[in-house]
Amino acid sequence: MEDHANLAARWLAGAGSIVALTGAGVSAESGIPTFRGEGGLWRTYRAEDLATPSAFARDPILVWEWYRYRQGICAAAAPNAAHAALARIEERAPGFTLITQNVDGLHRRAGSRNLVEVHGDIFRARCTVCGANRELTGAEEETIPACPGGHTMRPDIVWFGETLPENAIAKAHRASASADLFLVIGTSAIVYPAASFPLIAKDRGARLVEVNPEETPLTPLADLSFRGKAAEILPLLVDRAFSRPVEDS
Ligand code: BV8
Repeated sequence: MEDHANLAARWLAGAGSIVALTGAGVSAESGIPTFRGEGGLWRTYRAEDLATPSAFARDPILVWEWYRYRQGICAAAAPNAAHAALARIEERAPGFTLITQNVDGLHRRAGSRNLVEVHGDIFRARCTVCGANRELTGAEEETIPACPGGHTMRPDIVWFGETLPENAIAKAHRASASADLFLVIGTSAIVYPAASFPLIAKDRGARLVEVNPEETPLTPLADLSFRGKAAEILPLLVDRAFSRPVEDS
């Protein structure tokens, strides 16, 4: 572990182009339940049951109640040391791109700016009639937000069976294809096309470093895979990488 941490820190300090892909695990230590771990259930529903266009068409109130419940958890949560470590990489490594599957807004609150939110933002609603967007706090009176034209709005979230925003895919693909170092943090790596970005990087010769308490389908492909929590491992690697004198890297 000691050698691996030093090696990963050296790669971090010396990489020309770094990309990270995060999943729900990076927000676990902020108290936000992961999708597929325990706590991922709401009432008797699984995320996959509700995060679909058909669930929304069938019962928009139920789906909005689920998002309102999650908005409350996300609003009450604070970014943790893993979010802060990723924001620090952006400060120290120009051109760093952070691709996140998370919709909780914690990376932005931690200071990350070169951020690609491939699955949307839980605090934004979108009107399917007029296309209006609306920023939500989660404290609105109404469960289902309406656009200025009075139409029912939907969460601005990418549901299963829906394509990701074109610009998000293009930016994530471009960054992944030119990465020297690709970090995969806190994701089960089973949702596509997000899980394809580390594969694109690896195919182009990037080093792959994974941080996850459990093994994932990416583990066999990783050059280094740390079995641990993001809020413990990431700060350790970033401290070693960016507090060392440059000539050491
Ligand atoms: C699409 C928004 C075109 C909702 C989400 C091949 C190609 C293309 C599509 C597919 C394909 N195969 C299958 C598909 C369909 C589907 C898919 O991938 N299904 C999976 C389940 C097999 N993909 C789609 O539908 C995508 N659309 O491609 O359109 C198309 C359409 C139909 C058919 C073909 C093509 C859209 C996918 C987006 C869905 N929306 N989120 C919302 O949030 O409400 S995805 C959802 O899963 C979340 O965004 C989440 O982020 C994401 C991935 O989950 P994880 O983040 O990894 O979370 P999970 O709980 O699974 O894992 C947490 C991990 O953290 C674990 O590994 C755990 O060990 C670890 N962990 C825990 N604690 C910690 C930790 N790690 C570090 N530190 C800790 N402390």
